[in-house]
Amino acid sequence: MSEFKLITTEECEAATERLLETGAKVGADSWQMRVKNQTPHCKFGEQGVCCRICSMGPCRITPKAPRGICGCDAAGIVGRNFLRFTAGGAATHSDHGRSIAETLYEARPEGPYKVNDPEKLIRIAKEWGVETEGKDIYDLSKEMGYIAMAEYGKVFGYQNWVSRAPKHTQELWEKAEITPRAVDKEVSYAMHMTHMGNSSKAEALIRQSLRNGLSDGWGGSMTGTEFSDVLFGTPKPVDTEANLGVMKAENVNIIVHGHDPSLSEMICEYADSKEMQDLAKEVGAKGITIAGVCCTANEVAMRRGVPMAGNFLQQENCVLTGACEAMVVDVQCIFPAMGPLSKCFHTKFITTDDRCQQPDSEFIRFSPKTAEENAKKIVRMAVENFKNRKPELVHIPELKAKATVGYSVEAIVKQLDGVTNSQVDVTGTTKPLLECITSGALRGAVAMVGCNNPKVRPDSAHIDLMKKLIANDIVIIASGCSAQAAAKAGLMDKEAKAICGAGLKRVCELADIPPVLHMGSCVDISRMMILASELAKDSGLNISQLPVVGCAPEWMSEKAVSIGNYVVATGIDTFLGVDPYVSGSAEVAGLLTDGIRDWVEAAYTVEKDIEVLGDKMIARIEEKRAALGI
Ligand code: MSK
Repeated sequence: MSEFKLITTEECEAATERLLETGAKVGADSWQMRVKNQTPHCKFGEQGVCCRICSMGPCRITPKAPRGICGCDAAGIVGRNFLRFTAGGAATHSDHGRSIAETLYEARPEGPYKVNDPEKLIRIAKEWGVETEGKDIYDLSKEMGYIAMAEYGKVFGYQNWVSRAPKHTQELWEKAEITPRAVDKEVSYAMHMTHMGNSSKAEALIRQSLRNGLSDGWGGSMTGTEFSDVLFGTPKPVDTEANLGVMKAENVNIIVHGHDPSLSEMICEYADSKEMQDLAKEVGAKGITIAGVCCTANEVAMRRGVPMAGNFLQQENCVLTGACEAMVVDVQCIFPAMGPLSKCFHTKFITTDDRCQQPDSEFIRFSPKTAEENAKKIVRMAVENFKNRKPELVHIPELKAKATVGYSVEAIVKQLDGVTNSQVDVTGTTKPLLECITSGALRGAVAMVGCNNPKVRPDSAHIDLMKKLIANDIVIIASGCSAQAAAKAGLMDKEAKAICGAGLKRVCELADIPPVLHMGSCVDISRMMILASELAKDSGLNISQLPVVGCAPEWMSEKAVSIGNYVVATGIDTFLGVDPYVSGSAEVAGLLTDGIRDWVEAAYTVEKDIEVLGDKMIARIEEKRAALGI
């Protein structure tokens, strides 16, 4: 009998309660308190029927006032809001990708940024029709960095990555007129369409929402993922730990938070240096612990095995331990609360990016050109801050779980090669995975993604759904804060096979994998699109026929809406546990949950009851299996 035991949501909540007691002693604010101040939420906003895109309003749609001052109806207002939500997310994700392309452009043999995966760079260059023969790898990285940046403003045609999609998917996009053009063009187009006096037809707005999402998933995000691999290495399985217990009371603790690995990689590099380790000892610490929060945690965990302190709603907890010398952030998902909260403790809150400037932070502008000196300055600042710690406030919850992370598509293909007894040489394809699915050992796969949201008991939807799915022989591929929820609970421990159905358990044993596979950060959902495409190509099926669905049960950000749109538009049914502010228009809601199926062979399901959401996903997977006769 296995002794494997998950860390429960109750244990995490008890740890949080204890940390909030420390917070209360020093007068700290918390998201838990702010939620109370902000609820109940505005009903007009929740339904998506509030319009403030011109100054004649704000207008709100009610049964008595069915049109805004300009005459726009609920469908137009809800559709425009949905498209603007998407554009915000696509712009944000894709701008992260642009930063990675800039870093690639700056890569040099002497560092600090180097090409770590030259084969991948050459492979992509060939894919993009760039001459590689006899070219120095750093000449090639400069050239590719430049081309990748130029893709964002490409004058004519579609994005380069589109050609990776299966032919059938590309044909669907063409027919639906949603093949993505340059990212910047699609974002501008969305903003233009939604300006006062432009589009108010729901169908047109949703079509552009899908195209804008695709410009992210098959554009900016894919650029972020692929060139991060080139620079920092394509992830392969590595052991790490997750949850707040990875912080160490005797060490200087530096939390890296945000998204762009260009910063966090350098921080890890210099924290490991003898100079900084010696300095840590000089100030009375035993060493330096780097731990991650949000997608930065995913980036450094899957390439370096750096432990993950927590996900989105756990960021304040890191400071509340009283043992955080520095919270170092780059972009996205950083609570503006971090500055005032840090002031209640000795923590240095260090912002580094012009696009994420926050009050009560120390701003150290970070750029690829000055990365070395910036990172050294930040690490030194953190180490020297150790002496300002107030020992009476230090409490680190003893919660941590083992996790094996880093399942890139390349790693999954390699790892599953040994599973089947197939006599066919399947090296380098997804055929072993397909064989597991057709044999019924695996019923299917779920891509679990997305954030935490106080509207859902933190992590509970991710974890409950994962437990239910793996018990039903459905393998999970997770990214973003969903991946960290799994890691924190112990679902990425290989021993978690103990709570799987017999088929998945057998696959985990044979392939030596955990049942929940860590695929990276939120830009890395583009990896899932590549995996789905490869599965379709190797099986001869369309993506929409595969027994695969997507799920974001606790999503909260604009980026998640952009992701949802590109996942659905790629042909994968997507299940949401939080409403995307469209309930105010039956026409828009109907398009998203049904109508778009005519264009892209997939649609959304929104279901707040998590148990029912899980049942619906399993039913959908079984429906797809039945349609295939497997
Ligand atoms: S960090 S977008 S809370 S997944 Fe990528 Fe997590 Fe969502 Fe931010």
